[in-house]
Amino acid sequence: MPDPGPEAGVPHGRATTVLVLNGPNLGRLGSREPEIYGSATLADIAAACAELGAELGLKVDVRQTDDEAELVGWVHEAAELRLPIVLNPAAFTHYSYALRDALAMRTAPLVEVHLSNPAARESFRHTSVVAGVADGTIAGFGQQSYLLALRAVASLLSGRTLG
Ligand code: DHK
Repeated sequence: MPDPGPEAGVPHGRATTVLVLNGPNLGRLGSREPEIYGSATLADIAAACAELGAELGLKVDVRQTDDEAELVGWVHEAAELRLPIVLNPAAFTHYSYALRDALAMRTAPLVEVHLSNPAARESFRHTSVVAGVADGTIAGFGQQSYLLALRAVASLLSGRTLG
């Protein structure tokens, strides 16, 4: 793959692409334990992300997979192209060192999101192996978690987050 150059992923004059990546079982949102994950489908979340992305000047590319290797491949793509990531790793959050190591290679912003608040659930959900390589984590706000994460990415890209 050719060198994407220092401005890759953050071009001038056109929208930056943000990958919104979703791990296992999130394709079942809407019917999956709605009392925990809400009634919005992943398509609903994708539409809301696209709408907010347009406001923020971000092009949003929403993907979901149940396959760890595919998710790791998408993170490699983001690392190569220096694309920011909003990531709901789902159950991979709690044990995928392969995903964490892939994420550690990237340089553009990374915001971890969860629909539910894992800290308030079963103890196996209290550990995130991803959190330590993310810029930050947003959890517990249903589909709003994704929208808050997009705002965080926009803020990180503009260099205003810690102001
Ligand atoms: C989604 C999952 O699938 C769980 O495995 C995580 C996360 C929590 C969420 O709240 O979005 O533990």
